[in-house]
Amino acid sequence: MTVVTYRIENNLGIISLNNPPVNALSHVLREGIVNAVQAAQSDDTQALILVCEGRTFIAGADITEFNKTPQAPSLPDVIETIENSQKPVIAAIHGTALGGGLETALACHYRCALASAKVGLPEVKLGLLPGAGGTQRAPRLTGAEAALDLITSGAPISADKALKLNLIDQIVEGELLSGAIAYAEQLLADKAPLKRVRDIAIDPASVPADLFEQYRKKLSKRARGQIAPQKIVDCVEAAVLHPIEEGLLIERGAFMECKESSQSSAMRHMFFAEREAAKVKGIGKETATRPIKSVGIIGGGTMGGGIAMNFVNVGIPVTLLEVSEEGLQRGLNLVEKNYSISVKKGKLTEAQKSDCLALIKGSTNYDDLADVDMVIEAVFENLDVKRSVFEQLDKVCKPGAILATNTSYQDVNLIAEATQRPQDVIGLHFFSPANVMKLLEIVRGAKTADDVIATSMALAKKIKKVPVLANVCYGFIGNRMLRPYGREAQLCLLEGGTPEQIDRVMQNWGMAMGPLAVGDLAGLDIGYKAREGQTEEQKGAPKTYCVADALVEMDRLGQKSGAGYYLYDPETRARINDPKVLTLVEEHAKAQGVERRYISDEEILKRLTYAWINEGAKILEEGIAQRSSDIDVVYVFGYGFPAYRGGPMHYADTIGLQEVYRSISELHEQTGESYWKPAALLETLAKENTNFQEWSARS
Ligand code: 3H9
Repeated sequence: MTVVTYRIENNLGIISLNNPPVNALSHVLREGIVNAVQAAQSDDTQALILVCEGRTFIAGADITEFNKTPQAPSLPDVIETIENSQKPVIAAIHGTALGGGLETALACHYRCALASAKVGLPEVKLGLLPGAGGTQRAPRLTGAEAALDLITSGAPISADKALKLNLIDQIVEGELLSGAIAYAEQLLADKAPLKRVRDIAIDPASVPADLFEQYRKKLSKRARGQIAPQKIVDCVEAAVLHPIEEGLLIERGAFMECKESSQSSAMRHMFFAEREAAKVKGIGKETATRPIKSVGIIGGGTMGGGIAMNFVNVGIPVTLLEVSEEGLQRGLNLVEKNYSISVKKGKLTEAQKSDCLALIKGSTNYDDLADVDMVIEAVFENLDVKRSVFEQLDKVCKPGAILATNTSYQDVNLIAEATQRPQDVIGLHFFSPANVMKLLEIVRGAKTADDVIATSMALAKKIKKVPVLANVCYGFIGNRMLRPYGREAQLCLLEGGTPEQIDRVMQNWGMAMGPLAVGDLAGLDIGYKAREGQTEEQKGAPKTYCVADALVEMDRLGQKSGAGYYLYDPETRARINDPKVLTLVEEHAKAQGVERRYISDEEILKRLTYAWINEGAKILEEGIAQRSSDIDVVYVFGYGFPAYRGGPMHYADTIGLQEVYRSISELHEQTGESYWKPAALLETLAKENTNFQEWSARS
């Protein structure tokens, strides 16, 4: 396949790129562009058009090349060649011009785009910054503040907004190439000058004096712990203060530093991990999916209501079923309230809210589910209750309807057995709040049909979730790994830590919240009730949850009761350390025969993270997850794990499995606890001196 073609149409040279799927700027593409622009300098053309085949304009540098030895010409070389062209080069944009793609367009002398196109500089989402002039050229067109918004958020903007910000010059109607040709002819007729963005100077007086400091402060909270966002501010500041040659050098240095960082490596890993997670081994793209045009949801609580919102947001009508009129009304009110909050925040218009609400129909009668294509059960977390719901569904639902359970822990196979159609039963585990959280664990029962899995995967993408396939086990991937993590948090507390120390260690390390603060947020009664239903083995030694249990028995249920591990200010909900909790911990430690001691931050971090890793290794060896990167996706998208550490299994690979194995063996020896026995897979991989990623790729 020819990746770059150059042809002459009348007085115009058309450089056409075709590098599926997203025209990433791989080496052949870069070389082809340079050759075409150079050749065009001495032919009869008067202007050049840079256009792409396929679904999109250039979506950026080829991320897969970042781990390889760079090959000339580099992207900055390409940019320089285009910008130095003696004939105007016009970028014709459709789809998404992202990262290096937008930087290439910014090197062109004019830019036109379809109204449906989007442009953006999303490098920050990969732990990077635009490394081919984006931080220098974008502010020269948009001004410093808009450039900071664009580059530090990484969010793409519409063609319309790009036009307003001067990032593009013209929106073309109809077919892109004809529109671009007409635009080029017009520019030639107007004798339009060679407009080079690099020649624009930014007047420092036009930039508010404290803009950069304010931005740095804002980002130290919004992007806590991340290197790239702060460096972006440095580069945009350089665009204001220095000539472009200096600014480009500063940008290049910062880009290389980010590219080599473990943060970017982790975020690049996450980019591919997210896409890989949607692929199910043994179920190809050709597998037919079932049409899902309507959905029934059973249970109008916070979970059911949140799940319903996902579907109506994309135009799929929902029947929300509750046992009583009163419960139903409560559920519908909850959904209405959520939408009203979005309207207040300006994220939704009143009209959009009404459209969404109009798609939800309430019912208290199972017969109303007779025609829906899929039902999702989100009732109380109890196996018998869930089984009786599925028995009912089996009676009323049409053949071929997918019957899904939103269970967090229960055995999907036992639920499926309550029906005559286990092949149609699957777990769809949403995370709370279900209208916000991106993760969707898709749980495959022993008899779930392939097309039910394929349909669920496709549906997840449609409702903008990130799906990960899991097989059946207690807690599936995410909650199963949460248990040992929670156990270590409890034990560190009993053995010498304080809630504040444990939460601070994990939060400083990058978690959205520490484990005990999360407990308070979710409600300590939830874990308490879950433990009531557990076997003695599942619960572990009595000392493990003695403090958590005592708090619940004191009616300290967390934020909702104003007190848990912490006290909460009734107005601001601010967390306040409570000395009474420490006294309680000390009493329980004594009663359990645990001598409290100094416990270091390092020990807390190691025990909590290694507890995840060891369980993750068991999940892999048992085949519960398809690959180690799926576990990373679960943790980053569902549990507030910092993307810049790449998920627990990538983190383990980064440390090195020999070191992880050695430390876990040491914990095993020190504690004598069987749960610290290193997972067999961890032991094998450590001895082979390989890692989870490599093992996943070959298994
Ligand atoms: C950059 O540009 C740095 C420069 O500033 C400086 C350099 C010096 N490279 O997402 P999809 C693959 S950094 C390689 O499912 P969609 C992707 O893995 C880059 N591969 O499609 C997948 O492969 P597979 C800045 C890439 O329609 C396939 O394409 N740019 C790249 O849902 C389809 O992807 C970005 O960060 C890439 N750049 O979404 C943009 N992009 O089929 C990253 C995609 O084997 N890309 N692939 O799983 C995106 O945001 C989305 O892919 C896009 C399409 C919106 C374009």
